[in-house]
Amino acid sequence: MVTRGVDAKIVLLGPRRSGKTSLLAAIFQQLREIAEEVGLSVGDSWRESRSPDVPPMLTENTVDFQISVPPGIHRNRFRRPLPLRLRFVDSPTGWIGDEESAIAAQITSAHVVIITIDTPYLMELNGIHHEGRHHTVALTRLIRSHFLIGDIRKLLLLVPTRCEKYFTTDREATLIQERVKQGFSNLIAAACFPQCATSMVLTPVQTLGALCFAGFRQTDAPGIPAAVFSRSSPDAIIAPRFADQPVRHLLAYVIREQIRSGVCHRLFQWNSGYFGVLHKLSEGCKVDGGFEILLQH
Ligand SMILES: Nc1nc2c(ncn2[C@@H]2O[C@H](COP(=O)(O)OP(=O)(O)OP(=O)(O)O)[C@@H](O)[C@H]2O)c(=O)[nH]1
Ligand SMILES: [Mg+2]
Repeated sequence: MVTRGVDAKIVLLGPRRSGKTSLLAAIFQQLREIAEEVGLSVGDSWRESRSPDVPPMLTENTVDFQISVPPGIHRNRFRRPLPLRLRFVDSPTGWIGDEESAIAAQITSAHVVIITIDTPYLMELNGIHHEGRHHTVALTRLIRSHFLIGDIRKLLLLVPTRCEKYFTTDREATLIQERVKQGFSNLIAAACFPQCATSMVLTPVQTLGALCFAGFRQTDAPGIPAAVFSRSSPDAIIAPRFADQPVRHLLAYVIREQIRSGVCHRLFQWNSGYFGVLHKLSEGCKVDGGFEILLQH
């Protein structure tokens, strides 16, 4: 549970060059916008930092929020801002191999894990490169042993990235849903374990929007080929899409936890303002056409 004065820690995990850092940048861009859209006012303390428990090969960005319910949402006598610190830990390398124990330590203390899925590897050539790229057996083991532990409410976001090509028709977007559920079935089954209180959401993001998958290129190194992208049209401009979606789920999770911990009740007398905010956040959440709430606690 995320309680007052305790950070909400968010760890990004995914294959090398699958779009983790780009996603993080897109999330930072959207955080303030979405918070303000749903009626939260946010203080401005954004900073790069490093906690003693984060090893040097991982990067940490901390966002300090001072969330206040604006006037008019509900009456409260104190109107004190709710301090909220979101700590984002980005893993710059793959999670398998050398860095696995460092990553394991990070996700053990995480409230939210975001897994980037390199969509072309799942969708193209009947997914023959999917396992080689995503290592779902090792990933499931890691998440099961270090994240899906205890009965603490957590959030797992599955984020297909670099997926522009598959949003040209509704049918293709829905196919992403099917393929993720097939390709990550072990992970999803692990989170469905009765004692596990982790919510799980599938939410694709296009952080560039204008670059479409063009094909695979064999590299000199043995192993799976590299994905090549090209502009969707010569005059296409960068147009990110759906980056608000992980932010909506993230904020909803944190606020729900604050309500459950009773912090909002004590600080604001009533939770009604926060329920209003939650309602607005969930109204903006996509639930079909590639998006799905797989598990809700
Ligand atoms: N087309 C497309 N390209 C993307 C998207 N997100 C990231 N990329 C590109 O994918 C490449 C890798 O992106 P990064 O954000 O550096 O990926 P990463 O997972 O942080 O990479 P490492 O830290 O090296 O493991 C870059 O060339 C990005 O421009 C996306 O949504 N669509
Ligand atoms: Mg990176």
